[in-house]
Amino acid sequence: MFENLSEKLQRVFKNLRGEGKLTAENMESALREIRLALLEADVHFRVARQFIEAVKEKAMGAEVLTALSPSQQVVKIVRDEMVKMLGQHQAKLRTANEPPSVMMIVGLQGSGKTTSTAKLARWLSKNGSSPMMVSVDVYRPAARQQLSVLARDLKLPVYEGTPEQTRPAELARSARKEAMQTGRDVLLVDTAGRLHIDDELMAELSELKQLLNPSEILFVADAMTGQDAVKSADEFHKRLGITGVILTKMDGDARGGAALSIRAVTGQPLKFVGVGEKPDALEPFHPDRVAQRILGMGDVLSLIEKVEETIDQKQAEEMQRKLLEDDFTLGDFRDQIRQLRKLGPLESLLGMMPQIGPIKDLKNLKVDEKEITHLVAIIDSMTPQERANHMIINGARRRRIARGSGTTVQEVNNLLKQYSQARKMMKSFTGGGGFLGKRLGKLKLPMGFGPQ
Ligand SMILES: Nc1nc2c(ncn2[C@@H]2O[C@H](COP(=O)(O)OP(=O)(O)OP(=O)(O)O)[C@@H](O)[C@H]2O)c(=O)[nH]1
Ligand SMILES: [Mg+2]
Repeated sequence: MFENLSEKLQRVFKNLRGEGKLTAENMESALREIRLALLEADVHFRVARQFIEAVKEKAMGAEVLTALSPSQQVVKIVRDEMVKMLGQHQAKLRTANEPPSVMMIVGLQGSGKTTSTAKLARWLSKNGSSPMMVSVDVYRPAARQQLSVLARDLKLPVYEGTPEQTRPAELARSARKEAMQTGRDVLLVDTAGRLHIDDELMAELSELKQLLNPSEILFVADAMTGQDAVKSADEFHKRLGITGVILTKMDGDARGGAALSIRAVTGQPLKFVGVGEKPDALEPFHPDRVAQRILGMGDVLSLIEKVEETIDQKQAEEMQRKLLEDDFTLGDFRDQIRQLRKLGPLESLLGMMPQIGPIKDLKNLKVDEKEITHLVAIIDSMTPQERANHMIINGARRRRIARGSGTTVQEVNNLLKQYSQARKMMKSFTGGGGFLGKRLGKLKLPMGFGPQ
């Protein structure tokens, strides 16, 4: 799912990371690449255009967080827009005031209606409901039987009716009566499909809708048909009024265009996705998780949330001012190291780092917490004058500091080198925000994290 798009977007972000500062030019080219990636993923062209416009507006309007690097800011904006495009919140199933809630499952032939009916019944029963199913597909002799077999395997009730019941409305009506009498709270109605949308099918579905007053009309679409799925969902919605979409065969769809556009085009939410043929291969659709998966930045989004929660914005601005005025002392360096630790165990932070995230054997990366304790101890052993001006720390002072902190002269030398590197590196970013985020990324090696 979404592999290609995910790969392309990650490349865009990686390039941006190399840029340091966001400029009109590198932003423009990043946006162009994002748009191309969306189109290649078969996202509806109008949806792609709207998406890019929204990202552009936000990035230029720059409600920027100084604690995030420019590329992380772009990731955040793209993430937010993607979640919006996918529907913002997870869309829950609607139920009727009085049980049973009727849910009609509609769609074109072979899209996965019957399979999805069984999957949904299973999902509902695992989530505290007691569903009953009925097939009103009276055209294909094996259709009703197909649902009965699935229901039997799942040990869930299905209304089979009698062979004489050959009208969909008739079948549905008795099924609802049975569901009511047996205390079922949901009735899932599996309907017949046609190769194409035709008046006869629509008339039949409208009749059922009128009769059953369903709380949900779920349109089942095959994700592998891409924009055709979107188009038929749109047409069903215009003619019948659907309340949500189940997108099947996502397991075979590497592009994801239908999933990405269906909400924006039809205005109706994607409620579930089918990810396999088995009855348990159905997942509620979570816009935020999916966006996260697509952006696949290790877990840089969680990092962003953590930074937002933990870092005092004022303090970050103060640091930035110091950098601008070349006033970033060893004491500030120590504060930064402490703040880094406040973000949580460094190993989990490392896992969120985009540079490291994709490396598979993350377990081999070890974070030397002890070394960090040493760094802090070394700086603590300096005099205030030394902390304010590292230039005065000569050989004799280095030996004293090493003794005082229980470390070695070499460790003191290393720390001073890291501090100089950090200063140099950070100075190159002071034009834009992004000071802590960059440091999180860059400091990892000098601070002794590395493949062991
Ligand atoms: N891989 C995969 N296959 C699926 C999924 N959902 C359904 N299928 C397969 O798609 C085929 C058609 O599924 P059905 O549920 O019979 O489709 P339908 O819409 O009821 O078909 P008609 O009743 O003929 O209109 C079956 O072989 C299913 O196993 C899915 O999420 N992933
Ligand atoms: Mg069927």
